[in-house]
Amino acid sequence: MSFYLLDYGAGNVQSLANTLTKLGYEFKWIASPDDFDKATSLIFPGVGAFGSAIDGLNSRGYLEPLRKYIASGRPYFGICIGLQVLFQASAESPSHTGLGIVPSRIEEFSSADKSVPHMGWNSVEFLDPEHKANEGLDESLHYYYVHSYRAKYDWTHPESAQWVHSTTQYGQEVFVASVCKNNVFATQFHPEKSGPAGLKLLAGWLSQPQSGRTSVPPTQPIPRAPKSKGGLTKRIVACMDVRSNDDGDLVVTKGDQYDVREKAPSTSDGTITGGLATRTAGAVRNLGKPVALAARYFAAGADELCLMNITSFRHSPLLDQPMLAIVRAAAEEVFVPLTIGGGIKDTVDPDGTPHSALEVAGTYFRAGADKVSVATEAVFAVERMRERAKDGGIGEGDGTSAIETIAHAYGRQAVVVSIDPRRVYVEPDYVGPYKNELVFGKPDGAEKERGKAWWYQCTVKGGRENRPLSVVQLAEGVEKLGAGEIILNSIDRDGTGLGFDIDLVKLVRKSVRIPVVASSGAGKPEHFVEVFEKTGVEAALAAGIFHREEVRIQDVKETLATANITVRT
Ligand code: 1PR
Repeated sequence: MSFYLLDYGAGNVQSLANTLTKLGYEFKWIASPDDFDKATSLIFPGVGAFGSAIDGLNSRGYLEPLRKYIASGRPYFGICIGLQVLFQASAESPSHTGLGIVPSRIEEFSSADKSVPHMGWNSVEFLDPEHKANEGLDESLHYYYVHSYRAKYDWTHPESAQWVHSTTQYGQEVFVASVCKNNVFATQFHPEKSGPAGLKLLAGWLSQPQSGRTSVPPTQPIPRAPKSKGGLTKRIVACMDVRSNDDGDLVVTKGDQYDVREKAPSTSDGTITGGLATRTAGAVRNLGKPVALAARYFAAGADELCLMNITSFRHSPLLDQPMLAIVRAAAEEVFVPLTIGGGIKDTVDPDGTPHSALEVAGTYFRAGADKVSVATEAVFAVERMRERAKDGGIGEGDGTSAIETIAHAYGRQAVVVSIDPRRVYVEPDYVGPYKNELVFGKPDGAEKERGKAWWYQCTVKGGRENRPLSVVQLAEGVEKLGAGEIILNSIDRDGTGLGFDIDLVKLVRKSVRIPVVASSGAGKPEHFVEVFEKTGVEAALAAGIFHREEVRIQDVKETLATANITVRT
């Protein structure tokens, strides 16, 4: 049997390759149009944008061979864009034509009642329980979706409805989660990032003999109206800050308000005892090995993982082979989305060789990242955009920023912006550029801040430098440039265990339509309930409490479930 994967050159397909290796399958990549004739089974793990997928297929001469392959009756498994290219066209790129195998169009999600992209773990519902096929799709499990465009489920059009195998609901929209007819099976979600549920589905499809994969569609249209609430779960993200310790080993570290060095000694010889190990004051705090921790969090049920290369602003990540080796090794152990951040910007090697931010991101994607996270460079890009506007407004992108170039090539869902804001306290009668963003809350810091108001200032280089930009200006700017998600840290709350900065999270959540991940300050499971109930964010991230094993991911999810907040269990 010759089992092939199709990569049109634009997206991160390493996750799927890692998944198949994990499942024990050997495969080849389609490397020329002739390979379609050799394939007896084909998976198309399309990520990115509809237009770039069609362009990528066209430029390699793959579009017609793909059409012929599918028409030949040999098994096809399409993932995400690999599902969407089966349709006639997509609103994402009206000038491109799809394969037209499913007689319907892909449209954009409405953002009137929800954030877009639809990003996270959602359920599936079979259309016709008699029409399940044998792939191992399971209504009791959750799968990972990340997309802004979808095929609406329309039972009034029997020619397209007969393709629909299962549906999902986001907000009040019911859309196609999987299609299945004859030799074609395709999912809008990513099984390769869907943890054990996705592994089970892929193993189920791969293990079937060719004849067992055929499926007969229902003959009658089956109506499906939206329920009061969709099935998208709140995500729990575990974040690992990685840097070299004083011996030159890459370790997971953790700061208190971004200071990752051990505090003053508690013994006369300068060592600190207790906690995970005996430690030395002033040394970089070492909380474990990145790959081992990543594997532990995957096994513990983390919905996503982040690896932040926190000192990469000092040198180009392209020269940091040990860090890239860690990303590769982590991606082989983890089958949920993996975000990699740090140093994503245009750089020049010591020998004068220039590298674009897109190249740096591409290196992370090829190493196994599903999303990349941009911090420092995002602040500078928004500053440049606002300068160009000259009227104090938000301005327009010029197509050259890291966010724009990466989003164009890999899709906006692959670009996260990590924000490192710090509170700036001012008198309550402050008059100045950030007046409309002032928070009149209860300061939790020093005595001198009592009675004051504050705004949130952006920083770069891990909080080392303040910039003349507010968190709201940055959030609005990066959304306009094409970021797909925001990780919202707080330097004030980082490592304190005081809980998320609810004022900050509310402010950013209401400023943008893209998903927001609240970060910094989690000290107990109830803090996650608080941030989801009070702000409506899509995800919450923690580091210290998980690294020190003070709170388990399972504890967080059980507490959320008890509070009636939907989680993936
Ligand atoms: O600026 O594009 O090179 O990206 C650098 C990245 O490294 C940024 O995402 C920045 O947030 C991160 N970073 C830089 N320095 C530090 C540091 O700690 N000294 N880490 C740092 C930021 C914050 C979170 C942390 C949460 C939750 N750490 O990553 O995980 O605050 O912590 P908690 O639950 O323990 O409170 P670029």
